[in-house]
This record gives sequence, C-alpha cells and structure tokens, in this order.
Amino acid sequence: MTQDILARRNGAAGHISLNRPRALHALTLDMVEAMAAALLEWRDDPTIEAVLLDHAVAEDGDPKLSRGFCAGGDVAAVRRSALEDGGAAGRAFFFAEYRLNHLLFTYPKPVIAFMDGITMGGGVGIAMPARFRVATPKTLFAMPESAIGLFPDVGAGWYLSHLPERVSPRIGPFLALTGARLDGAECLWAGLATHYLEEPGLAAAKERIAADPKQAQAILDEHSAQAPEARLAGNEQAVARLFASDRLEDIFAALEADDGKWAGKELATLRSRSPLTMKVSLRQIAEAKHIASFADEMKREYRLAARIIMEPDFAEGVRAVLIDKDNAPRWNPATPEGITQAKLDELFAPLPAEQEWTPYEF
Ligand code: QUE
Repeated sequence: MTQDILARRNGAAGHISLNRPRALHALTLDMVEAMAAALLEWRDDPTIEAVLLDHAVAEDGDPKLSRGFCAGGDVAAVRRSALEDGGAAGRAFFFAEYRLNHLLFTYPKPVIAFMDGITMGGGVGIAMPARFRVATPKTLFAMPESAIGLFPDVGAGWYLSHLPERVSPRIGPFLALTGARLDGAECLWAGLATHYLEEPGLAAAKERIAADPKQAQAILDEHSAQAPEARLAGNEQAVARLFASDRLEDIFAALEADDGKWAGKELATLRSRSPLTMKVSLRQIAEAKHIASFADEMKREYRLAARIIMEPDFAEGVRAVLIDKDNAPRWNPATPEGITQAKLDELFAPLPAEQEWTPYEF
C-alpha cells in the first residue's frame, strides 16, 4: 500500500488526501490505484455518505511543500516508458488514470474537492468530476499540456466544451492552447469551481461536512467568502474575438493582426507551444460538444494519449520543461502548417478493439 495516498474515514465521510508533497502530489500509478480502491470500497458502504478530496499538509508546515493540490501526472515516467518500453507503462498509467476520472464523474455519492493549491493536468482530472469544487486564494489552475507536447486530457475535452452558458465558449480552447493559469476567483467565474473559501472557513467546512455530509452544499455556501474580481472576465471579449476559430492558423493570424499588448503576450505563448498538440486540442474540444457521454470522451482521449506519447513532441516537451528545464523545446513539426488533416485523422482513429479504453463495470 502506498503512503502517497491517505484514505481514511472521517465521521460519515471518506477522506482521501494526496500525500506526495515533494512532487506537488503529482499522480503515480500507485496513487491512482489506491484512490480507485478506496472509492470502490466506499461506493458500496452505506455508512459513507460523501467523499472529501484534498492534499495532506506537511507535519513540519514547510510552506513550499503545501503549494500543490495536484500538479499533474508522473509524465517523466511516461516519457521513460515511451523511450524504453514502447509506451506500454505509459498507456497503463493513462488507462488507470482515466478509469479513476470516470469513476469520480459517475460516483453515486457527493465528492467535494478542495483545490487549495496548484491544480494542473491530472489534478484537474480528479477535481473537475467532483460535485462540489472548492477554489481558494491558493488555487492555481491550468491545463498546461501544450507546453510538453501532450494534449488536455483527463476529461478536459469534456469540461472545456461544457463551460456554463454565461461564459464565452472560446474560453475552453483558449485555456487548452495557452495553458493559461487561473486563480481561484477566475475558476469560480468560469464555473470550474462551485465555491470560493478562505481559512478558517475552509478547515471548518471540512469538519462540518465530515460530521453531516448531507448538508455539504449548505455548509459550503455558508462558509463561502467574497472572491476578488476575476481578471479573465476583463479579457473575455478579446478571447472571444481572437480565439474565435477552430483553425490554429486563423488564431495565429488574428493575434498577429492585433497590435494590443494582450494579443502580443498570447501570441508569444502560442509560439512556444507544440503545434501538433494545439491542433489536436482544437479538434478535440470542437468535437467533444457532440459526444454523448463522459465515457465516450475518455475512450477518445485514451486513443489520443496512447499515440501522442510516442510522438517526438512529448519526449521533447517533458525534457525541455521538467527534465533539463531549459524551456526551449524544438517541436516537430515546428509550425501549424506542417500538420496535415491526415495526421490528425490517424491520431483520433479507433484502436484495435482489444486495446480500447473501458470504464470500471458497475
Ligand atoms: C505542463 C504539464 C505538466 C507540468 C508542467 C507543464 C504536467 C505535469 C507536471 C508535473 C509537475 C510536478 C511534478 C510532476 C509533474 O508539470 O502534466 O511529476 O512533480 O504532470 O508546463 O502538462
């Protein structure tokens, strides 16, 4: 049993705390399996009425070690797998991680996720399926995969195409392409979070929910704090205008034609991202609007993940951002024009039947 996940009973709630602080609680296969095992056990336990999901805070209180809720997945291990075993271990990781994402999405009891720190990639995948998603002053939310030659997975195709109607539908593609970092107030504004809490209300809410899970919503409402203004709301019109197209070439052209400071900054960001994975994510989000179920989305994302980890951009992106940290990836192809429709069709195609992703059976 891994100690990187703490799973225990807290009153009438199950309580899962991520406990790998030195990696900002990034998910390993062991952690994914331990979380799924606890959730499967509690699903059929009538004395468990809800599940709390947060990160453990280090005993010695080192603030550096409590910055993260969950910074992603163990992509360095996936990269080694791509280079050394043909990607088999990497595919096994994503298969299990997406099963966990789907188990949370379909969980019959309320799950309350506390995004009290860095919440990226794999962290988004376990927080977003929760019925209640709590943002805080420490929340830093992003789907930054285009920086490492991956695409926004863990169900992001679903979430980024199903934002509330009051938000521009182009916010989803914007977040996927740029990997923009949102604070807690921006998460609440975009509907990525359902609540915004500050200490001491945060700790009080956890204790009260554990004692009386049926009142989770009322307790979170009662302890909610006034969130600051969401900066992203001020840029929503610019996002809607400049990221209007599902063609990456059009978005580049729109940003290039705009001489504003904001457009210049976003253009520089896009020029540093993987053209291949940006094109994949635009198509993924556009198509996800028409997907019938979350399980179908995960099946699609698994096809993409199984193939994209073997593309050169993935090993190169993880090298540049997480291993050598030179932040100077050399993408291949280097420009959007280098990626054909036929290449995208190959990446999105079904896998042989025996390799396709499947959810846990109920
Ligand atoms: C883009 C990403 C990831 C990232 C940084 C990016 C990502 C990811 C991690 C990460 C961070 C800390 C860890 C770790 C992984 O960083 O997906 O194991 O300790 O998992 O710019 O997509």
